[in-house]
Amino acid sequence: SPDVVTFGESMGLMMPTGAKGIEYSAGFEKSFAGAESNVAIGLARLGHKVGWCGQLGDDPLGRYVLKQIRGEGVDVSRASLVAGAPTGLIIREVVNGKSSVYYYRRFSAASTMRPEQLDEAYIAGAKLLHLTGITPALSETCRETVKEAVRLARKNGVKVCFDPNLRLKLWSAAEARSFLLGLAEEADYFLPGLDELRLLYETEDFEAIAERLHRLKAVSIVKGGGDSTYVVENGAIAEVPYFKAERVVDTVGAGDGFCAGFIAGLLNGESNVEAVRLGNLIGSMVVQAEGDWEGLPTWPQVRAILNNEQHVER
Ligand code: KDG
Repeated sequence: SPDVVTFGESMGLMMPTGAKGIEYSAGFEKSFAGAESNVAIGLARLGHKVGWCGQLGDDPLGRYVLKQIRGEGVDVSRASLVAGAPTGLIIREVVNGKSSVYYYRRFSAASTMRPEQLDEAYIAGAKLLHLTGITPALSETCRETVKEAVRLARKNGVKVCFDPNLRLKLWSAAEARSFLLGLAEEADYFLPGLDELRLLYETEDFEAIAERLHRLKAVSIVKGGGDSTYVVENGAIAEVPYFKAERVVDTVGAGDGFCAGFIAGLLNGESNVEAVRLGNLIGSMVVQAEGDWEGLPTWPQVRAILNNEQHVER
């Protein structure tokens, strides 16, 4: 088994070319998206063994997405193309500087995922299971699958890492709250954004939020709180400063890059704070490139930054 196992929905991604948006653009650029496959790609590029077990439609888009993920060196031996339901699609546009996302994923192949499809031995052989709060928003059977994956991980001593990735286009805040807070109780690593915590705990008050986090058994890693990431563990809060991005091109995928860096740090035997530092670095690299996963660095690229190496071309 790989060291990290993850699953969720990956989709075809379409973006209108030019600045006219979906309604008036003459063409689209094709790519793919999916929070969990972004994390998997990030880990693979950093040299770790990682498996993504998603479900795609047995259609051209599904075959394309699967080949891309496989091509990044992610183990897709437990992923499948299923008949009877299409690959999900996401369309993203930026018009007058305002970006919007449109989902075409209801009844998608991923939404038909079921608990029986999980491979216990595959999960049991991993060190860490990474989940996001997007998967349980997809369908009732996806919610059951996520719960079962957590149960299998816990039963087999596999650590559970959980990024809530709240998507209010997929479910209501109330529904999300009840499921995601339950999952946070089960996790070993809880990686929310501060804005997500405000919605989940229904308070703007940082002290009240911290109080809730202190009660979890998980180490909580809180992103997006100004210019550092907070590490909440053993009743204390440490602040790990961000790396400064030279220019921010596209912030989508930064959270997934952060997760990949953090998990890579853990696998490398680093402390939580050191792992968060690596997460911060990868996040800052992702925002400097167009696309969700394109800017994820390889280990030599990371090392070059950490060692302040000059790039010489000859
Ligand atoms: O984190 C980036 C994701 O939002 C993107 O890849 C698409 O998985 C996605 C989603 O459901 O929004």
